[in-house]
Amino acid sequence: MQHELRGADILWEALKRGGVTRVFSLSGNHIMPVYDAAFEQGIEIIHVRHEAAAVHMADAWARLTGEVGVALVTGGQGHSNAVAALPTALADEVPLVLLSGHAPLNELGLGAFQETPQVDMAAPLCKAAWLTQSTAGLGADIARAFRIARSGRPGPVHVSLPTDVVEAKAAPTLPAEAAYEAAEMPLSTESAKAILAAIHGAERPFLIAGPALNTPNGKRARAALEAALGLPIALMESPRGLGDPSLGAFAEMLALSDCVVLLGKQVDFTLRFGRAPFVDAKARWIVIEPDARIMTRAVTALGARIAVGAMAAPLEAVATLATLATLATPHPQATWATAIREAIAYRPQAWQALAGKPGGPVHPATLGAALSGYVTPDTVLVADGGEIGQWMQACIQAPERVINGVAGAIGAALPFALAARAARPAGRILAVCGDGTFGFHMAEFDTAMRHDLPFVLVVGNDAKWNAEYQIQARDYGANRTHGCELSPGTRYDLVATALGGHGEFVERGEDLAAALDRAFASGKPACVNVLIEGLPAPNLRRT
Ligand SMILES: Cc1ncc(C[n+]2csc(CCOP(=O)(O)OP(=O)(O)O)c2C)c(N)n1
Repeated sequence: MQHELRGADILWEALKRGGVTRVFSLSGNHIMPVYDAAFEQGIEIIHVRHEAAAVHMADAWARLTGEVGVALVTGGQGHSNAVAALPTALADEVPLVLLSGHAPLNELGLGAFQETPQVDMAAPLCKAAWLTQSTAGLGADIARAFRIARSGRPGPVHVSLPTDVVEAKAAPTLPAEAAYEAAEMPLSTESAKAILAAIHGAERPFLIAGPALNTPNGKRARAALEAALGLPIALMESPRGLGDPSLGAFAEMLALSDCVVLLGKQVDFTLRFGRAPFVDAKARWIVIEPDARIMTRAVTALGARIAVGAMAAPLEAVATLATLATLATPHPQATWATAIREAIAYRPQAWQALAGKPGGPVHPATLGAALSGYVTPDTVLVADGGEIGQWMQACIQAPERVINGVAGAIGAALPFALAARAARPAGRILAVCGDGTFGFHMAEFDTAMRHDLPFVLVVGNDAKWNAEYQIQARDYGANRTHGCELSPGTRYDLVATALGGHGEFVERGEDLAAALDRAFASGKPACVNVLIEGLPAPNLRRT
């Protein structure tokens, strides 16, 4: 008879076979057998202070490593806390697997402890969600979850794990490593040739990539296609869409384009649904899209303006296009390519005068200029929050960047920073968020201490939920702003020191550099709390 294993052991074996080296987790009754089985496994459990933080960490880990991130939480409220972080991963097209403990199958319908419709809760925010049914099938479930998370447009997958399933024993049937891989979804040579012909035939082609291409492999593929075509690719991953200040004045060039090429970028609110005047009504569209439902949406929005529509996974499609494009000549419109690059790089001249400006409260551009001086070739920039997030994304160019993404949900900065450190042990982790955003997960400084995951988190402290304040002031008048005030001068830096980290409090521009030097030199999880001017996010239109 084949040797039997506890379900929890099968689960870990299956995760290891999928290449998992660490999971982000918060314990609870339903997953105690899984914790017990972890002893022998050599997989690190980074245990956190809120389940949403575990999912955000799995998210940032996946973005930076290109692997599937794994979060492990308990059932009931542990699960619903975790679910709150799924929209960010879904909208930013991040492959992760949320494993949640669950009431035992043999108690369902009887009022079991924390019996909750967990799958129903997660399903709308995931590519797939299910309740695992059999101990012997746990391995296949994990491989399937990885495969779905990675295939086509990547995204989160949820599997609920009933305690009786993980406690029971069964003969393990572990899937082959290939079962974890993404299902192939290549771009046909015929479609690739048609797309390249359309790009070459256009005078002003504009290429846009979606968030799925912001992984290490995605970056390499984009760079290869850019080089082969001689055209830049704009990566759109911000909820500000055409107003994303990290892309400078790119929207002005998009409006002039006669051929928009979507490399897995969804047609949605960020593109103003492709409507004029944001895109010329006569422009032709090339849509590369892995998801039939979203392709249908593109057809609804663009109709006959779609010149070529192709179902393919973005990464595979870009790789195929790059290979075939190297066989052709680069796009002849070099001046157009230069104009796009200049538009993306555009930042107002006035910002230069703000660099090094003394006094306080500190202007966001002064802060951005100071932080830019700390960007090294191995820096990961994490930017979150409302207006401050936009300012920092506009001011700071870093080799790698993790932002809160298209979902526009604030709060993930601290978990992102921790996971970025885990993913880049030798790199520099520079995170920035607003004072409002800091509050969501500030207890994660404790996690960072316990797991020795240092970073520098700069809080732009303007004593308000400024993004919402700006909307109220703009739409209803400066005398009708309320519910957006936060306590002035709050010492968020002392949260870091109270939990064992390093804290700095900065009130004047001239004190920034010394505070940042000390924060980086501390080697600890650090909070640099800077009193800033609460200004609206930059509007980078030149016209
Ligand atoms: C989870 C979530 N809750 C609320 C919002 C609405 N919201 C967007 S930006 C913002 C203000 C953020 O304040 P802060 O982090 O201090 O940055 P600031 O805008 O002040 O620069 C709020 C409340 C959101 N996007 N996501």
